[in-house]
Amino acid sequence: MSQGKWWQNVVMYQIYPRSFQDSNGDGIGDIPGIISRLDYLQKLGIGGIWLSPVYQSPNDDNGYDISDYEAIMPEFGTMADMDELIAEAKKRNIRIIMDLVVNHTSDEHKWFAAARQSRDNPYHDYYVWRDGQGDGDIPNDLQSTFGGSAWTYEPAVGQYYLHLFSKKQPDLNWQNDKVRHEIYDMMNFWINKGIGGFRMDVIDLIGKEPDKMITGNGPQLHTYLQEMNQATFGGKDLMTVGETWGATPAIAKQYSDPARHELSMVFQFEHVGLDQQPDGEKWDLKPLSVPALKQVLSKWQTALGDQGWNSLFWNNHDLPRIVSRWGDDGQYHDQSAKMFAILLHMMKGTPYIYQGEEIGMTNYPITSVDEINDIESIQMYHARLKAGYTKEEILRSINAKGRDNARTPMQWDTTANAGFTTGTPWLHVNPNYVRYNVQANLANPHSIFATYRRLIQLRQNNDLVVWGDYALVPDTADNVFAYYRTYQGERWLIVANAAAEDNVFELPDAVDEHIIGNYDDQDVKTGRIELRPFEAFVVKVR
Ligand code: TEU
Ligand code: CA
Repeated sequence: MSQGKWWQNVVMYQIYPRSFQDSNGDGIGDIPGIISRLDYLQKLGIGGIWLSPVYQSPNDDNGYDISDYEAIMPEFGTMADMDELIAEAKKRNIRIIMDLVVNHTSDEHKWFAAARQSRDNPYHDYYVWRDGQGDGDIPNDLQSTFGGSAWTYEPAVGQYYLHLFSKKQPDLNWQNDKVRHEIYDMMNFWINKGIGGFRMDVIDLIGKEPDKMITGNGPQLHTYLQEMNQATFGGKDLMTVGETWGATPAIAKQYSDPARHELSMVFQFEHVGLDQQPDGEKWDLKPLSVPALKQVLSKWQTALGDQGWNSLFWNNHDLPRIVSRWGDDGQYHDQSAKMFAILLHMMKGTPYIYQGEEIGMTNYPITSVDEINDIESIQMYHARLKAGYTKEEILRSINAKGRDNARTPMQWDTTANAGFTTGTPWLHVNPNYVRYNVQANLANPHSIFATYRRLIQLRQNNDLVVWGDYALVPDTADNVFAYYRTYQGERWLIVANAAAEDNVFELPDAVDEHIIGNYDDQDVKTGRIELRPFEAFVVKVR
């Protein structure tokens, strides 16, 4: 890497520890399992791991409900294992990015156990409490993301506490100085261990003003982040990425303009909402419009300028698999998986790969509510059943968008349970592991893995990929997404046919070099090109 920060030059990889690799046969992925797969990740070429939560937790929301920030969940291993992971990763030039979940804790955290005892307990004000309205009713109509009221009554104190997620995830009171400084101390505990930074869970909620019905982007949000930056990672060579569902480009600049000393970058989710009904929830399905995808991603590519940095992703542990969602997990499985990889990894920003994406893992359709693990899907299932939806309708939504789709165990090889565990896996393994697994990918020079690996190498070896200007090619066929990257007189053209149909693309420039593609027999020349289903390529042009 020649310029910029380390995190501008690398590709990140997200691990959902519960589903990555089990090392002791209890059916649950763990830290020693991750360590045993670091060589694989080094081969892929990544520069950092965003590790979903490994802290002590009763697992109401699979680790996003933390009961001790400075202890490791026993199922995942010990603090010694964690130290070893950080050290072994470092040896391979991989930094560990910890998931910072500080909008809320678990209700089993010692702070909340104390807080709920009495109004004069010193910890009471660590959380957000309100009296009910006169007639014993909830304080107001704030809703939990997982359904139902965001307020739960605590008889011992005669008040309601706020939980924007499940009732086992009480919201911390960020307006309390002591809370903020406890969090900063905890962050420094992890920084001193030599981690590479933090991914900040729903960080846009910490400035909430519940009495004014404000949850995201509250008035004090950026003041708190500037204070946090100064008290913890500011001035250190660490990366931070905020999860910000409500970010527009203007808001993203507030977080990531280097002059403001807040975060390195944020995850924006505008493209993620493109296949839901405008007035509905994510469960209210609508097909993707590729022109809308072009418009949204191009806006983000150009809008941040020097006052921010993009993060690039299709997948994470909350989202369905991209190949099933917007690609084709049947006939054009490999082509569509590679097409989405090329389309994203040639953009400007830091790309994130979610475990299994690099081998084209797919959604796993379920046929009954008993197969669901995820709290969000379970709560929605019962709420919609009550509201009059049919089981079939609800399962269709869950199969399209449910979070378990991303959480099925990593598919390593063709042995039992995909090589994930020798025991009984905590969540069903997708039976297509026999076909889609790491072992098969590594054996095939034309695999999806090989495409990801080559894309990472292209980023490492070409400043153009990291720093080049972005420009959408206008007036292409609706489903063709094409753009230029330009840097110091060099120009690359990226063309992706984002549909299971043929499309024509007129290539105006002289082609100098074919750089990467997803069909073996591509011979790209100037002029009229007949793109096959999901065909994509990158060429250097004049
Ligand atoms: O997600 C934030 C969040 O709002 C999600 O619940 C999201 O709305 C939903 O999954 C969309 O599909 C973060 C974590 O990524 C998620 O896993 C946690 O459940 C949540 O925060 C609470 O910590
Ligand atoms: Ca285990």
